[in-house]
Amino acid sequence: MSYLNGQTGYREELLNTRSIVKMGSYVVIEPDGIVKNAIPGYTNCDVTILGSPAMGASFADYLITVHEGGNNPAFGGEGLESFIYVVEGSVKVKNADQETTLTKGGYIYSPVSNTVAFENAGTEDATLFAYKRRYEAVEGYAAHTVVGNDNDLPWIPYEGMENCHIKDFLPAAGDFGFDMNFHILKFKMGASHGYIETHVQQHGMYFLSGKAMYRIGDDWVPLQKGDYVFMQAYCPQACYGVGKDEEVTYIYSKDCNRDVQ
Ligand code: UGY
Ligand code: MN
Repeated sequence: MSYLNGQTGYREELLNTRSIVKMGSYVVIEPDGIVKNAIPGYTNCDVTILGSPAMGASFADYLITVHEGGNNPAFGGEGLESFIYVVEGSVKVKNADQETTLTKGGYIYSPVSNTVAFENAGTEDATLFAYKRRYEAVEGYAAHTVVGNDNDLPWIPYEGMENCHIKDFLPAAGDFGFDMNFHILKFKMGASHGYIETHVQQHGMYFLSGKAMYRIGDDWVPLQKGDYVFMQAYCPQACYGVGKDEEVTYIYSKDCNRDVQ
């Protein structure tokens, strides 16, 4: 028998977690397992570092709750590119090129060293999925600020499939100013990837809706809205959309347009 918080018996929430850490292969962080960090630059925000170099990622992913009046005057940094996606609520964003308000589904990509100021634009909490990465330049090419909303992006059949679709946030492969892209994938119930992908690129992904059974590495992992997954390079991966209420969608990053070093 244990005595926790003055109660007898085990606390159910300490017996199980869906979070998984397989360093060198993949990491799953479920919402119940996230912790908040105090980080310089943020005012009135709850900040969780989801993906980071500590797990082998070439980037950092954040889940940020921006409370009323909350802000960060300089997300990003010297040598870093950044991307912010609005999961809920609305924020005002400003970088050296653009100033606008992003509502749910809105996003900004800000090129290397061009930091982004954000602040809550309303009275409700805003939830952001945000990303930073050290930019890999190619001589003669440059990236530029991109602002939009995923509601305005077309769903494109993913690799020719009828029941799996993708949205691409940044310019297509072959625009060598960009060394990464963000996408949303959507699987109809029962739909899956056409094969188990195994590729050099890493992913950080945040589940926006629905439920999935996901082949990651050697495992089959149940995933759902609110979960975060980091996949290391060459981690075998394939998704089945499951559940009966909602199609599964997730936003994810993928580096592109560069040779290996
Ligand atoms: O673009 C991709 O590599 C994507 N299909 N991977 C994934 O969804 N795990
Ligand atoms: Mn992939």
